[in-house]
Amino acid sequence: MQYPTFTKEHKSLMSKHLSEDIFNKLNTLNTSSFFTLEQAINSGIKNPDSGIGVYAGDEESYKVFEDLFDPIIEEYHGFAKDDKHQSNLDANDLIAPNPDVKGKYIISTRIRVGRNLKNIPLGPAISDEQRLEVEKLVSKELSNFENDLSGTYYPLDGMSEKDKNTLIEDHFLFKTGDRFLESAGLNKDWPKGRGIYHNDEKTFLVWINEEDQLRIISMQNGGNIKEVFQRLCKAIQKLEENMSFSFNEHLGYITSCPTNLGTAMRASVHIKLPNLAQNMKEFEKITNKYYLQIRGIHGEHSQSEDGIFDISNKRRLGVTEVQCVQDMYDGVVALIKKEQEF
Ligand code: ADP
Ligand code: DAR
Repeated sequence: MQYPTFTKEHKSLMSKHLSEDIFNKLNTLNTSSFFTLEQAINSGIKNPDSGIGVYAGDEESYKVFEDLFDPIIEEYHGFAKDDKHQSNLDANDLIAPNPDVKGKYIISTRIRVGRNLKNIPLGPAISDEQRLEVEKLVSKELSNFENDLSGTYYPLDGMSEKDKNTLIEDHFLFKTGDRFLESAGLNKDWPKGRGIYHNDEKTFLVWINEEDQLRIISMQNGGNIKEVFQRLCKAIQKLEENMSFSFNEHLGYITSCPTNLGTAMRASVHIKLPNLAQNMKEFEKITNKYYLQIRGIHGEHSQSEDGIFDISNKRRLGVTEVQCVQDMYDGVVALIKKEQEF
């Protein structure tokens, strides 16, 4: 591969930090999963509008290609190469009484983490056989879940379009991989090995082999953020009884996209803020202060509609899971207070 030609359209941190010297140093290397620099940066080259533009194929990628990953992680997360990540999944440490008991603002709450099994390559480098093995192992573990976490696994392979669209409309299922995931190699052999588990109440879900091998999700209508977090912590603890996730003391939980490293947690509410929607300057003053991200309600890259927004924590690495949810909670309290002042 030749040094890529970056145009002024290329905005990603990868295009910013991949100097020709670093390219020449890394271009001849590969990890023990035979993952190469070319595979890692393909998404950012093919999609100039990428924000990050690089994916890891395994935990080792973060070491082998550290000359590229480290400056990206430092700039995106404000996290230096010698910093240590700490985890805290004790929901008792979260201070979060329901901020919207009357249900005037918060439509629903969702908290998710990404996880990948130790010693198995991440999505961009996993083989078709390994992906099927992950599906078999995780869905079998989930079949043993009981009581409020008991439910059913639905493989995507063979699922009717009608069922798939219903699950997507209910915000329960991931969409077929977008162009970023496609060029990162995350859609290989789609839809084999992919699927969704959800409990009977549809408040606990696990996506298998989407962007990460597991997306463990707790969600429900309303603003009882603490109850959503408690259910997620309980489910993660149960899964960890019989499986080990890829984790190290520097980067925390290992994920295919560097943006999700650390806690791999996104805690979000879908919330009605029609007044703030007309005052984005005020809106963004608050989201900046509380390290929040604004998305549309139909997934990443979607636009907000009718004054309804997806508001979530922006920080993932160098903060604990409790802090991620506290960031979101404290920001939502401030947003509701400001919304009421108009
Ligand atoms: P991620 O899976 O990384 O959290 P997305 O923004 O793509 O990011 O969300 C995935 C799906 O979850 C989408 O269908 C989205 O509508 C849904 N979702 C996210 N947050 C909430 C929420 N608070 N309530 C209901 N659905 C949500
Ligand atoms: N589109 C890629 C990924 C950014 C973060 N979102 C994830 N991981 N789903 C980019 O580089 O912009």
